[in-house]
Amino acid sequence: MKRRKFIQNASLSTFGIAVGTSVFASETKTSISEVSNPKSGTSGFPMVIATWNVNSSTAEAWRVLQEGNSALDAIEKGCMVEEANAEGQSVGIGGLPDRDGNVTLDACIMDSKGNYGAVVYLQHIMHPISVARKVMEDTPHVILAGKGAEQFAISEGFKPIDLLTEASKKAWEEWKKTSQYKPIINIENHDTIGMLAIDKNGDISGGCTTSGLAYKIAGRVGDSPIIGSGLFIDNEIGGATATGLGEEVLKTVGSFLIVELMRQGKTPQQACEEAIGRIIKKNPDYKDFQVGYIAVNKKGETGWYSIHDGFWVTKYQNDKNENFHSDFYDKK
Ligand code: SD4
Repeated sequence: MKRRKFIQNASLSTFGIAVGTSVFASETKTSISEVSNPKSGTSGFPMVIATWNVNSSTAEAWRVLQEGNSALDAIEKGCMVEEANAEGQSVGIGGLPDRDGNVTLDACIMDSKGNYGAVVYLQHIMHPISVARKVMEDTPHVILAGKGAEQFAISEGFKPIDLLTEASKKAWEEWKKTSQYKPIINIENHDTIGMLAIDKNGDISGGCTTSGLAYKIAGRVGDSPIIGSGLFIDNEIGGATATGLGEEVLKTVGSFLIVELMRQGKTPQQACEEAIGRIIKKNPDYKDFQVGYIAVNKKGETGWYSIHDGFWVTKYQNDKNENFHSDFYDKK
């Protein structure tokens, strides 16, 4: 199979096969008029925003913020909730494996001082977001990969476990029967968690954690752990994070682009829309894959946008933990 074809198919599989549990995107078919495009939006902090319907994660991050802790602590604790959720098939334990049946995780974290840490292709460890934080805080490096990342995690006291749940193993075995993808778009599980938070001091941090594309080629790394692509924070300006087909986010350095657009005076919403526009412009075949962005600026104003219908966002701000159905480019 040619690379391009594989990527298209794999992208669809993420959104097609990893269907199931929590997201009401497919069930609650919301009409376009109900879709949210936060042009002016609310503002203020502390606050936390995340990709997909992850109310338990944002609630935990909010709790941490309410206790007066840093945005960095909120991000780590909030992401850990989804990583420990065995039902979620795109993050942490229970993540769908690669083609060989191995669950491999990518994650990164970035703080308000511009520090960054990441793990890529990490196996057997439930909380890659915490390992990423350790890489950031306890090593002179910013990215650890594969076996080395796992050894580092174990040396830091993380317990190795089997991340492949019965449900994900069954899904993989089912997939292996044909090794083909059914191109269904917009039936999406909650997917990669990208999270941005501002603490009571107005300092911004972010994190991103994922098992990546389902049934990917062994060794594949997506955008999620890569600074500037899956996540970027500049405490003077704001932050952005991504979900969707990582290859396209990587090629446009999406999260860095959004922060730089906000630096030039765009609102978070305008910046997310322009970053999606860059992907559309370069991809006549954008109908085959999904990308979604969220962003926040220094005032706590937020924005979100995706290529296709079906992207959701969770925001905890002004004492409300709310889900928003994102506006999108492809209105057909
Ligand atoms: C990746 N961006 O590995 C991740 C996958 C994802 O929603 O976000 N899915 O490409």
